[in-house]
Amino acid sequence: FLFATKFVNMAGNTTLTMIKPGAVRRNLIGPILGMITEHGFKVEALKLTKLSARQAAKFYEVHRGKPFYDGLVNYMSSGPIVAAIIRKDNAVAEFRELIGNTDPEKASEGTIRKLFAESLSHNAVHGSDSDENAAKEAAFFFSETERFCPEEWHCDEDMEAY
Ligand code: IDP
Repeated sequence: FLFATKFVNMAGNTTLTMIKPGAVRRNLIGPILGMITEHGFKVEALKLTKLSARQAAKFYEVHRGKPFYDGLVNYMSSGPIVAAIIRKDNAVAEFRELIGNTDPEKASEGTIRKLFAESLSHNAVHGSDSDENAAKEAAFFFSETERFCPEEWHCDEDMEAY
């Protein structure tokens, strides 16, 4: 059992999402959180907040130097966002499947980006791309006392990994 638990936890059970400024402006917080929870994700932490340009630049540091970086930083700091830690087995991969391709024109039918994105740069939501980044991004937005886990969700085993 212990081995099984550890093994399951190797593919992390949490990921970090943001509902981007354009989707918040278009009043899509409810529909997007609804899709997330309908697909079996539990909400472990949640906040409405706004990134400064400096914070957005830090969050997207890996893209520094790319042609879309300045536009991305400007956009992501242009208004309030919703940040959330969400939980499901194999959360990173499962959530990237639910949000669809970065470019909404390439995203599958029924995905969040297909349904709600305006364009490649204004693509409604963020989802972490690895367990390592999920942990980093969760820590960027939330402190330990801002994440909650009812006993029924059995989060304790992987809490140590944070
Ligand atoms: P992801 O969000 O699907 O993981 P990344 O490649 O990590 O995609 O890019 C981060 C964000 O930067 C994307 O969600 C998108 O909003 C924006 N972006 C990525 N590529 C382009 C581009 O070629 N033009 C404009 N914006 C882009």
